[in-house]
Amino acid sequence: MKPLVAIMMGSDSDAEKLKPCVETLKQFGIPFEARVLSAHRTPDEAVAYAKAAKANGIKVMICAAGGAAHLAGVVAANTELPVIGIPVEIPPLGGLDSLLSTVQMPAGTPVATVAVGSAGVKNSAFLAARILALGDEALAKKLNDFKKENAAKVLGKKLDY
Ligand code: RP5
Repeated sequence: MKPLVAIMMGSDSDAEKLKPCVETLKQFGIPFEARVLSAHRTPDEAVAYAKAAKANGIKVMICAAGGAAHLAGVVAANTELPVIGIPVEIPPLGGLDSLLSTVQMPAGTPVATVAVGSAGVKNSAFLAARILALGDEALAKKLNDFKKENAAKVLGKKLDY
């Protein structure tokens, strides 16, 4: 199946931390491709990839970077597709730097920034899934079923006080 989601990461050192995103996309059967492309180290290639994504059938772009994290913003400036930004948690500032540099975009060039940490990484895939589900009833049903299962799990918790 042709990829619908493009995952870009600034470095292969981000790859391990992005596993919750990849696993969630797989869980919902969403085809994706992943590339290491950096706004700073490979700016021309990152822009070329962003510019070509829509014509290549990609519907949503997920961009992960840490530190001075400009990847999602640069991609958003070079595509009409929805862009989800993952601020990667890295030392020495723990991802606050990544968060601020990903989230504080100027008006008209949106980046839907998820939280720092593994819940945020997972939510990048859930958000991509919700966007795709707007035009895919089978996926919408899968997401709904997941939501119900999650709710049932929470309601089934017993507190041992
Ligand atoms: C960012 O710098 C990357 O996204 C990564 O989170 C961080 C560190 O990269 P490496 O020095 O480990 O390649 O661009």
